[in-house]
Amino acid sequence: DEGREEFRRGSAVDALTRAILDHLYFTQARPLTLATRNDWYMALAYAVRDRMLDDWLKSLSHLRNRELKIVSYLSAEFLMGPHLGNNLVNLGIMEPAREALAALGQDLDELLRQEEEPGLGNGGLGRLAACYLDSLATLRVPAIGYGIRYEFGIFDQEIRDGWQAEKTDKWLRLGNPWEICRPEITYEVKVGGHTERFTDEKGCVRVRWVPNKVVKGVAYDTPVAGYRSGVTDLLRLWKSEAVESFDFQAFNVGDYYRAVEAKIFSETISKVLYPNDEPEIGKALRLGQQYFFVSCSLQDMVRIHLLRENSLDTFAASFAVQLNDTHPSIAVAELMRLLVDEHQFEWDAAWQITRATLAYTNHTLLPEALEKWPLPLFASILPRHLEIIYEINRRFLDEVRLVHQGDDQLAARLSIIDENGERYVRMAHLASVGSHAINGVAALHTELLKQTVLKDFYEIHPELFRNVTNGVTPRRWMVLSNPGLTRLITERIGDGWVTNPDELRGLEPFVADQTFQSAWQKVKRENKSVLAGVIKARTGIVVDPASLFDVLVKRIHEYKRQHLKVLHIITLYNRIKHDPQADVTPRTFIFGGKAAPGYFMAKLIIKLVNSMGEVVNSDPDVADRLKVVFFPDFNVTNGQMVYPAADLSEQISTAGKEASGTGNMKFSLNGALTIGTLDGANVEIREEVGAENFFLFGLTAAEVSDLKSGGYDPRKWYGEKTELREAIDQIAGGLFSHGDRGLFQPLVEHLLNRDDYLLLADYQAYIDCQDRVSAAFRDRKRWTEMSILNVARMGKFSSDRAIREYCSDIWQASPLPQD
Ligand code: DL6
Repeated sequence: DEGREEFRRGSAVDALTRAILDHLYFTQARPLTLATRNDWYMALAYAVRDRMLDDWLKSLSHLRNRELKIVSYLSAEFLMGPHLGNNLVNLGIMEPAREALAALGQDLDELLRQEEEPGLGNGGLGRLAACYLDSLATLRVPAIGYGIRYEFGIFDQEIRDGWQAEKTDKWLRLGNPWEICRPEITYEVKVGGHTERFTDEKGCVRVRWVPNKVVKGVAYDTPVAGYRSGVTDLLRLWKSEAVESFDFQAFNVGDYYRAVEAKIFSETISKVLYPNDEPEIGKALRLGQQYFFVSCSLQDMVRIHLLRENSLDTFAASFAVQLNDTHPSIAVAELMRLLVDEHQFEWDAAWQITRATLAYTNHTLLPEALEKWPLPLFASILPRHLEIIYEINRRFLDEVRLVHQGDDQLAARLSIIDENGERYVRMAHLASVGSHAINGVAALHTELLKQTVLKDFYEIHPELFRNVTNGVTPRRWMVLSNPGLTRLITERIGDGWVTNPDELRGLEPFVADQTFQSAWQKVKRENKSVLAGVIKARTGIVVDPASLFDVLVKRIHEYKRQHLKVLHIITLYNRIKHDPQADVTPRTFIFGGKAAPGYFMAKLIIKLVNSMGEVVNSDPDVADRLKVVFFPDFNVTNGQMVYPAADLSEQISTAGKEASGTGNMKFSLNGALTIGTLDGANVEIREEVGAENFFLFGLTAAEVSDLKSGGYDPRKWYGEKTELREAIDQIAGGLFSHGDRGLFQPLVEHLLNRDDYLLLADYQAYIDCQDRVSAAFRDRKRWTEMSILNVARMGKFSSDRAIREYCSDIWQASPLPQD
């Protein structure tokens, strides 16, 4: 028996070897001779998952401990990235697993590549949620991440003839060894229909919601191991299914087609992740998704709470619920509904519990990204919630009017219902009214939130607002993705920095140490060679690892200004064309990122990058000094290769538009220097690493807003700047489109006539700053010192720091005591 225990749980090489073979045979049902790479991957994954179970089951049992507050992170997206590598790191069994596989004739790296990543998020917001789960488990805080188990995650991107083509992401095709389906944890969720009043047995008037559809949410659980912390938290994702009883009813009356339709509708809810940056208006299914996962999650929390206590009065002591942007903000009305309609609470008591439980994080100031639902659509899906929202709003606005008598405008601006023209439910207002804390995700962002989008809320309730600057986990974004640098750093300062990255400061004494510098350069060079190999394999483009790797990877959006980077490349190209001997620092420009399928301009920018790249890459005058690469399908897996190989991190959004950014942190942590505007967390990164180790350019957020209010005319800049004019004229004139003047016309027109994101105003400052970058890169010693200092000073941007702040300032949650 002991032997059996050991091979299920042990982390020695022979225990792992036996466990893998066992799963190959008994779980995968494969003899060695027929095992495919996927069989080996699955067998390894199950063996690793087994090693998470003791901690996981212990953590699940803590859910019943009424002394412990559980953090419940509600998010429509969790961009977890591949699990295998991360779990090997966090469990500390990477090397024994490698050896065990080698003994079996298998290569761990190949099996790591076999995992299809769960792309259940669009970008920053979903990836942040994943970093936060890693930190919660590492810090031993009991937590559940609640979301949706999309059957299709973010689409896979291919580049065809320079254009983005989308392919559905069938991530579950080969099975998912990390999740455990819990068919016994299911909840019913109502949709549509109408409400009725009735008098209960105590004589109170109550409301009954009579839906026209009911769907069922089934829990799928994934363990999230902390980094050697002994705690494994839970990611619980909901899959929608048909409710059997509903089918039966329809079948019984002989309405076969209605039954089938109901089934299809039910299963559609968790079918596909919506890409962001697309107008949401009219997307009823999206509202259905939000309500579906929020309702399942809150019902689950109620169930868990009632295992601890016999009354819901103390619900807020059991759960701190964080709303990751407005996507789950229907939680405000749903928790009220559960308390008032289902558990017979008085309104005031229910409201007190709701606000004490919920807190809201805002992740964007872009007006077009602020969620609002047309009233008729909202009423048709959530009739009872609309009534509850009206009541919340009525009481809230009465309070406002009492304190600010006579200011009707104020009440109209604060109202949860937008009454200017077509009527909408404003989800950011619902989240703000229903929460006890509201936070932005970087200092500048929080300030702008207070001055713009939530100005009126801030004025009436300043005490609700706080800032929690984002962070990223050093486990995935350094230990796993950059083993070379991890080893080098650990040799010098030990491995305490993995959980306490302020210890990276210990690298500062080695900044000028020549041996250390050479070793540092060697690691970067190796990472660049690896990426060069992948680039060659995926795009056919040969790049030189000795050149400056200048990287811009993130979602494609006009505010992120990938096309400003294009103008820079064309400018360098023209300098070479005008003088083939021009002294241009050799650079490899790497772009990556997905455009929302319905976002025409973003897709045109991808086409422009590729078309311009073709011309530059094949021009003999350039003689390989400039290379442009569009790295297809940028995702977590690819990010893990890209960040460690970058020399220069491009963070060039229009100031005031990027809420925080987290890619900026991953780059710096991996030793890239940043060229950036004073936007989002760039501001704080620069403060930490020192102004002399950061390439700053461009207008500030205040200057952007002044320039715009003074009547910005991009043609003035176009007229004055020769290099800029030449670049734009070339795009317009068809140099990059085989003479076709129409292809990029929409982009050019927008730049010359509107230029909402001020590319033209920032162009010269950007070019001048890039010239400074080129000069700096030639001084290898100085560049390396700056790179080391960037890493040494990145401690603040660990997601552990961010989670500690959430715990103390918002959640009042504490870690589990050590066993
Ligand atoms: O907070 C995470 C991340 C920020 O780092 C980015 O700056 C921000 O653009 C992103 N926001 C979204 C907006 N989605 N919505 N709503 O993804 O959040």
